[in-house]
Amino acid sequence: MTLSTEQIHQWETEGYLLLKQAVPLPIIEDVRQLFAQMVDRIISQLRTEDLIQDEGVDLPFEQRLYAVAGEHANRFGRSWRQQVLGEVIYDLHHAEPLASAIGEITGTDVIGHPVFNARPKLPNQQLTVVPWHQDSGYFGAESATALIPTAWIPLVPVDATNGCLQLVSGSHKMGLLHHQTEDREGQFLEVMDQHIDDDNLITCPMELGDALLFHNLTLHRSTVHTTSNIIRWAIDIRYLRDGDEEGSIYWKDTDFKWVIRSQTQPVTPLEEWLSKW
Ligand SMILES: O=C(O)CCC(=O)C(=O)O
Repeated sequence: MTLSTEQIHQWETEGYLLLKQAVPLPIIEDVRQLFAQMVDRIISQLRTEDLIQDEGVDLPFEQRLYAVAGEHANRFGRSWRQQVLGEVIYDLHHAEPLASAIGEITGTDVIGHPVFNARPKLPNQQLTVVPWHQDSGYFGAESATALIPTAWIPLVPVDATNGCLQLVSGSHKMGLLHHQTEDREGQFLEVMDQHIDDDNLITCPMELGDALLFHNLTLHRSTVHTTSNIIRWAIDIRYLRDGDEEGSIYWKDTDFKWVIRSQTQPVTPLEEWLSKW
């Protein structure tokens, strides 16, 4: 048993759970290195195009993309998936005690969901300000009765000033709300403010190794990063209650099930998982 009775109760009544030290720090470090390789590629590209001169090779991972690419970073996107796909991401989904906690929440074998995002949030960058939404707003109505827990994992310490997550406690009981495309730069889906109950608004500062779990119907957002020259790096990954609908974002092979932890089904090997993208 990884979770206490109180934690299970909180998940059920509030639709979120902050798990302290859910992902071992060596795995967090592997993810940081993986993203640093993507930053390397971006900076090489900008250098080749003569848009920058100094590649900032000695700068730490937390600062380099912002300090070197600056305004050019936007064209490389606000959430990366294919760019970082590989063994490190597979291993992160298997990390303990995170995976065990997911099994306790879903009450089934641990099954992976195809949607994950690597998210650099640069200081004062509008592109990465994510408005209020439920993840099922993206996955479609068929996912509204499914359980698709997200684990949001920061790669630097986060707080209210550098774009940590906020969520609305208990909002997973509101059903799927109407989402529309925002007209700000990020063009994210958003739920209008009238649905947000300020009395239940939770701001979630986190440390390295922590994971914030939330339900696919829990309203959440990330605000603008207003302090420091440290990039708010994070990754969000998802799981699925065995047998539930993934929603409208499927594997290429729609019959594929990504088994992460099971006593009765074969666990999907890395090579098979990679072949499904
Ligand atoms: O990382 C962020 O800024 C937003 C994350 C988010 O909205 C999500 O994981 O669904």
